[in-house]
Amino acid sequence: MWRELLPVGRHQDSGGYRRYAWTGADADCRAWFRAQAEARGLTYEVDRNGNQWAWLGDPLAGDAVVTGSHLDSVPDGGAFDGPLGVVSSFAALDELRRRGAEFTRPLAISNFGDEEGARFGLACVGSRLAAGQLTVEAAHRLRDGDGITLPQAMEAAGYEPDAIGPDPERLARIGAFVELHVEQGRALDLTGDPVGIASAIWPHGRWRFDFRGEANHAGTTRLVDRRDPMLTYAETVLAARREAELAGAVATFGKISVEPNGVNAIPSLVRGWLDSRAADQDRLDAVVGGIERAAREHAERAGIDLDVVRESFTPVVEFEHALRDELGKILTGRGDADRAVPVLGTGAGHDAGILSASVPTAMLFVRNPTGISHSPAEYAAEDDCVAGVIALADVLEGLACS
Ligand code: HGY
Ligand code: MN
Ligand code: MN
Ligand code: MN
Repeated sequence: MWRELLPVGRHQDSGGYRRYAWTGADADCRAWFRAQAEARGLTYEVDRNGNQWAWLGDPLAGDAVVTGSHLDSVPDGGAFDGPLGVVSSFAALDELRRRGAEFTRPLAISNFGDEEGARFGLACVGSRLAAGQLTVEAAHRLRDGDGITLPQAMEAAGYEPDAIGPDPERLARIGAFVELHVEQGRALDLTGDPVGIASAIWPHGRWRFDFRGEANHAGTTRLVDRRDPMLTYAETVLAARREAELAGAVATFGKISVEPNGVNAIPSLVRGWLDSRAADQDRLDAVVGGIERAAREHAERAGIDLDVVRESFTPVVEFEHALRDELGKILTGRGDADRAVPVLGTGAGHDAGILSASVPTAMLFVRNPTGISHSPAEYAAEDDCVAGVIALADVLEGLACS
């Protein structure tokens, strides 16, 4: 199963994945999901927002246990972020069937669309739409770097963009959602555990900084006569690092666009996208506030115009303690070690974070010894992936079987 998915959307030069929402690679991932569902005799469906579901039992019965994740990636992403959760869900079901488990609740495996937001700039579009955290109007306004809107992209992929919208009835039929995900950090590597349980997702957001100066000739314009927004952008990037260190947070300018984007032209406009995250809201406010203040001071001094737009924001997610503790009880004391499974926070956003506002939600993490993610270097050892599948099977058995 894993080997069939590995080549899908992989870039032959970088070795990274380019599985962007509503592209050919996304369609290939979706076809893979459907084949896995049908090969297991599961009831396959796609919801109004393009999220995929594979059901064991009656999808309308209610109180279902759902597990899954996403299959899309960031530009040149790794093989595990998202797919490990979906592959492990199918493998955990296979394991439960091997055990002869008797299901007393419906079970579903899900693939949520456009979790990374790599194409349209907003993360978790599929789960946000389903949870009513993204309006249809806002979704229809999403546009990719080529100016293609989300509705156009969905239509080109054969999906009905006018059908998208909140799906409360579907979410009301879910009693628990458990997402298994490769850890995007090294906490489990440091504790020596193959599997951990999530406690919380840090508050995080994306801000766009527009620095406007004056386009001019790179060769003939004297330095004193320039209004070069690239300089103010550069000073802001350095300020972001300082503010993050001061606040004990993280801040990244990972994406930039330049107009007119010519080697021999001083830019008229430099757009920089900031991703910032912190363990609590006060620290996040402090770091982003500090970065914006520094940017405005630099812009003022250089005669550059600055606009700052918050493009997306996800408040802190504390996973529901009852479900989290139930997972802890199920997983502690299995096999030889009777040590408690570690509970850890994360700075990474997930569909589980979005759904937690509507459904009791929990997450399992699988050790990533490099701690690297959103990169082809992302890694999880086979033994740990198997440990993740067994842990997920144990959790699903504990939640959905007699
Ligand atoms: O950005 C994130 O944390 C997630 O991977 N979408
Ligand atoms: Mn990711
Ligand atoms: Mn992910
Ligand atoms: Mn994520």
